[in-house]
Amino acid sequence: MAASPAERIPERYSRRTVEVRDAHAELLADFRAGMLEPPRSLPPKYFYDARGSALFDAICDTPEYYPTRLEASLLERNAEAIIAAAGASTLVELGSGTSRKTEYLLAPLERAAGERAHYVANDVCAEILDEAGARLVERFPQLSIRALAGDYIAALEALTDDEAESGHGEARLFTFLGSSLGNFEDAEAIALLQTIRRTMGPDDHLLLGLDRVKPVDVLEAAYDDAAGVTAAFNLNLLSVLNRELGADFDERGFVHRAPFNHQASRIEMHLVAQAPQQVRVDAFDTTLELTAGEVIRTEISRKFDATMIDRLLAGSGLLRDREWLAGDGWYSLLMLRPDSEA
Ligand code: AVJ
Repeated sequence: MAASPAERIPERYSRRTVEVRDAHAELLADFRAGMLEPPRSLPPKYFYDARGSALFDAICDTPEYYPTRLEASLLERNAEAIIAAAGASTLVELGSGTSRKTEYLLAPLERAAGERAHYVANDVCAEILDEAGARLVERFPQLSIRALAGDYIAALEALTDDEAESGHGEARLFTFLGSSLGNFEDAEAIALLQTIRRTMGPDDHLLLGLDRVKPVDVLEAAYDDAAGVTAAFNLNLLSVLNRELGADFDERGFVHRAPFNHQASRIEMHLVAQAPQQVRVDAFDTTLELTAGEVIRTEISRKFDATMIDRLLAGSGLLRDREWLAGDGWYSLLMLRPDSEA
């Protein structure tokens, strides 16, 4: 008796949650450390609930947000060379989001590796992983996909601990795209690169996308688009806090600002209180008193120059194999490998 299609075609997409820590406890700790007193700040990972992930996706389609398009065109033009240089059959992506740009790499990966082609996608948002997975199994008939829902560190730990998720001993290409490394101060960024490097085998590579310094008007427009998508993305953080912490932030009391900090070479995303406000936070059984003009810093997005990149690599034990630059040096894709001496 012939097997039914469902029996013949193994499930090519599966997902598991890898969050090792308690995400809620982490939010409590970050809120306690950053929000109870001025100067107030939170790490950007709390932006990405389902609505925040959809808004980020919409940011990438705004005419002002150049990084996605520059990186996509670099990937499109060099995908074949990237996959050949990595000699990999498994692609491991940290912060995969919709995986739209990744399709440029998956096409040559599948051509080269056939049914061995494997994609490990990681994102904090489970919904976006499932959506991307459904699309990719349709588009790539030979590819198998493993989704790891959780933060970067949890995903890297899962890759280390679980043989089944380690790529079956084949060479892997790790990707960390979109200049997401720019969310981290130097020490944290180096620590994250070191963690990636420790997860990599001697034949693995890391493709790192980094946004570069460029004229300030271009930078600031990219983080304050005319349609207000970035503003909505920033303000959405307040509804995440309201939901998760039983707070009562009023979005209408805040405005979005995104100045370029020249000294630190980074865009800073701010929510600025328009008037004095009292914000109740049940999870802390407290009321925050914000003054008019007070800033909550919600994200940093660093813009790298050659010196900053050299410092990152030197500290992380990664060597540069190749670099692809977009346009006027506005964006770089770096192909890195572990330094066996480091
Ligand atoms: C996803 C962190 C790379 O910093 O450019 C876009 C996030 N924030 N617009 C960035 C973001 C506001 C983005 N990263």
